[in-house]
Amino acid sequence: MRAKARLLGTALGALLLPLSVGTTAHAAQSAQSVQSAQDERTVRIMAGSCSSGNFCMFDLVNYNAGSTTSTNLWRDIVHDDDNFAGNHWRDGNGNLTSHLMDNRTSSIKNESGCRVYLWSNPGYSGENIAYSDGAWDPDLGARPFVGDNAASSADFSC
Ligand SMILES: [Ca+2]
Ligand SMILES: [Ca+2]
Repeated sequence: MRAKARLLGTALGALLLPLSVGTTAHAAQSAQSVQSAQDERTVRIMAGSCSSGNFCMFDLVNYNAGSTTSTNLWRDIVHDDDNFAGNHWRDGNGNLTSHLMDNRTSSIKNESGCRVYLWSNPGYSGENIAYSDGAWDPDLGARPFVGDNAASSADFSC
């Protein structure tokens, strides 16, 4: 009995750890709830808050602020992309859409951990603008180079 009570105390302490594995139905249900919450959080992060490690592009200025789920078009990349042609935007739920993203980017967040060069033409050519790690740009149209709805490639310098 005593040993069990001590074990229970240890188990309660372990609840602070994420995804602790239990053998009872209740513990399994709790683990499932934790997993659901994490999935939900992942989707929310994907839909515009820009996860660490990503270079995030948005169809509208101000990172799509104010847009509804159906028009919240965005795309994250984590490495060089020499041609955005053929890339599709994701929607507010993180699903790929039929909307193409080349020449459509209007704002960006750089959480990639690298300096990222955004280019106006495919193949890292044309005009470019460099974003250091952590830089957010709410309006590419306000910049002298590349500009609004023009970005076609990006390369990472880490
Ligand atoms: Ca746009
Ligand atoms: Ca272009």
